[in-house]
Amino acid sequence: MPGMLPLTPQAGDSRRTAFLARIICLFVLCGVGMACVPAARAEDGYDLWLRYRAVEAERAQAYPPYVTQLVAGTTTPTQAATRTELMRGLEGMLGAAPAVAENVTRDGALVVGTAASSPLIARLALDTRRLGPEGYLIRSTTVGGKAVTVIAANQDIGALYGAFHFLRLLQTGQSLERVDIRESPRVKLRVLNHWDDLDGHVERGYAGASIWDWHKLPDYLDPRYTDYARANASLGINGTVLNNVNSNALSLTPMYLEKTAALAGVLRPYGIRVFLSARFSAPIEIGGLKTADPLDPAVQRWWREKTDEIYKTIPDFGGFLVKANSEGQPGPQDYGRSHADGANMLADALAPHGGTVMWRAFVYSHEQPDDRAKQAYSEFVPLDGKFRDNVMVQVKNGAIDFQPREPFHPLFGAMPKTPLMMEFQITKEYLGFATHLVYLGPLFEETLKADTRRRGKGSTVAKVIDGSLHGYAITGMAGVANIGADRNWSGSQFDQANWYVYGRMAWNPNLSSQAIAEEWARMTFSNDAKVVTPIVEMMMGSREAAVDYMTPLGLHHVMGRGHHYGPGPWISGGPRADWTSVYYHRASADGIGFDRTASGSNAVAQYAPAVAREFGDVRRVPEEFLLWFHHVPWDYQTRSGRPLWNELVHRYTRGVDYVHGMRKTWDGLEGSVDPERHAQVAGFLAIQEKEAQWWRDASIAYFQTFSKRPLPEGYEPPPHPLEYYESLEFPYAPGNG
Ligand code: GCW
Repeated sequence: MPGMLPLTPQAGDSRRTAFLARIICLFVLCGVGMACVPAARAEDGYDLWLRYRAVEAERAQAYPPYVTQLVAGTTTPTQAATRTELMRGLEGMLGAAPAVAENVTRDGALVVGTAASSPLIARLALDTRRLGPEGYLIRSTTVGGKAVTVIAANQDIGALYGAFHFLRLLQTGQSLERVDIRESPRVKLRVLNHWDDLDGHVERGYAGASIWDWHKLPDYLDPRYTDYARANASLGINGTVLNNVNSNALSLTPMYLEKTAALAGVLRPYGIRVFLSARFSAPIEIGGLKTADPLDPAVQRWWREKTDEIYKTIPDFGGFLVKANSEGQPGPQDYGRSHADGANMLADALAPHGGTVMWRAFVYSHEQPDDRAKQAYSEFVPLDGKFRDNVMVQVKNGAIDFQPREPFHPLFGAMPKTPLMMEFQITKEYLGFATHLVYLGPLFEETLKADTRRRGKGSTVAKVIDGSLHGYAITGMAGVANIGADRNWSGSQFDQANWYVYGRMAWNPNLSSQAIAEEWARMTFSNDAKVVTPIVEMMMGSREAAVDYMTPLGLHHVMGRGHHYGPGPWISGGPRADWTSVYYHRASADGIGFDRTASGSNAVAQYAPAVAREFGDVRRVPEEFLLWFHHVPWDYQTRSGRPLWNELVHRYTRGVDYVHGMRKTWDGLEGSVDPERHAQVAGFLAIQEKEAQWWRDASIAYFQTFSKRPLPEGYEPPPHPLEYYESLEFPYAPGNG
């Protein structure tokens, strides 16, 4: 009742009190130089790297002179999002949001916008010409004699990206004095691929159900969609394919397009365009046609009309992603047409609207394969130059399938007239699902730095992807998302780093995975070197450790059948040879490995001559690819001096040891990381340790039946006979199907 004192505290009151307490804490305690430690908050990982927790006392004192006022527009939704993010971040980190002002009236103002949105920025006449539509600059300067920091861009989205960068400076403990940063993305299309089905299942998803609640869309817009957009925009991701490449034609029906349009509305202010995976046979399934032949005029008309309809609902729709004639998906080859015929038909429908086709090169024939690793190259290279300008061919990093380690895909560098985009897998289908701590930065970096030698030395995959090697007009990178409805988004705390590093490398494929790991660790856990250093160290060796305990020396595709969970080197039989493990490792009494040299499948010949010579020569091939390209005897002498069998055992064991080490390191961080996240990581590391051991033991038990050699001295034999490992079954392993 009005006028009466409430008997119990009201929610608003406690928020106000907490806020006041923080302000008092900051200005009183920190003002007299005392430590200001805000009460520890339980954390479940939902905030990702955008936690904006209070910075330590000394830094909190150093920052306010640079962020006393905020001069930023709110006319457009993107401007509003920019301002809200800055207020939220600065308030979180410094205890109080800056004063919002129309003009600079004191030292320390932060001025944000474009020449069009801010007369002040227009007057500063900054040179933004080479920044492009998404770039930005952040610079310390003066306005009317007052010291200010300016975040300027050509378009609103650039200013939003700049704001996230500015916040990152504070989050990672950097100085705001004399800042001079210019950034623009090296790759135009930076997209996530969700393998999410309309029923909420996520193919190869280990983070719960799909975040897209199709049933409640378009009416209910989960606030989580906005947080998804913020997280992606903070990395510069500017597109998202909402549905699985194993697609359902219903996604293209009016009912689902309305739902997609609602999502597009949430993502738009954050610079994210939506794309859809298009099912090639949709004209038959939802269009009532008898064929999906891309050269049939009725089919072409159907796609044109469907595309026009999409653009009526979603004017900035990005385009289609297509998996065709691969693993049972329909495609142009069903009608004797080529991938180019199929892609061009869709490209023609999208072109008037500015849309793009991303046509996947992950294909392999329905017949018994020659060598699966060769098929994409054989099918696509003859089509170079035959695709429309708005088609990109999307190529997985390696020729088989997202293995813990693969040599770079031979298509990179081999299609100079066709923009090739990279497809990385962020979700860890072959790398221990969500429970193994495996930081993928080194995998991405290794691929991007690989030298195709197509135009002499230094023709790196990164230069193919950023377009500089062949002068591609459009460029792109896709990451198969690891995002789901779990509170921590990615299924584990450390898998957030894989989303993060993907986004950062899509923006700039030349960044170092170590620098990104450090940035992420600081934002996600703490700026304290005692926390950052061990975490980065754990992360940086974690991928090599997974290679060691799963697929050392170039072994590949030896996981459990179908679900890919755990070891399955014994897998044989079934519908296709190239869905078995024995096809890939070829272990026998005389040795192990897939001969891909001239005496075998000759897949090496698909690389540039300089690379083919290196990979094809057993003495020169990098040892990590030894068994990928060569079949060698069990007593083959490896570079360590150990015979191959001993080297294999050594590497399997080394991988397990690394995981022991990670557990110890993490235990040492108890008390330095909030208890909830610490406990979850500790629990998952225990699972990883058990499973790494299982991988090692099962693999050794199996390969020993061929090598017929004892374990080298000092190495423990597997505790169970091979039959035990072979008998394990996991019918409900997640992500399958
Ligand atoms: O890695 C394999 C997966 C399939 C996936 C396919 C692809 C979407 O096992 O689940 O299907 O690749 O990339 O198309």
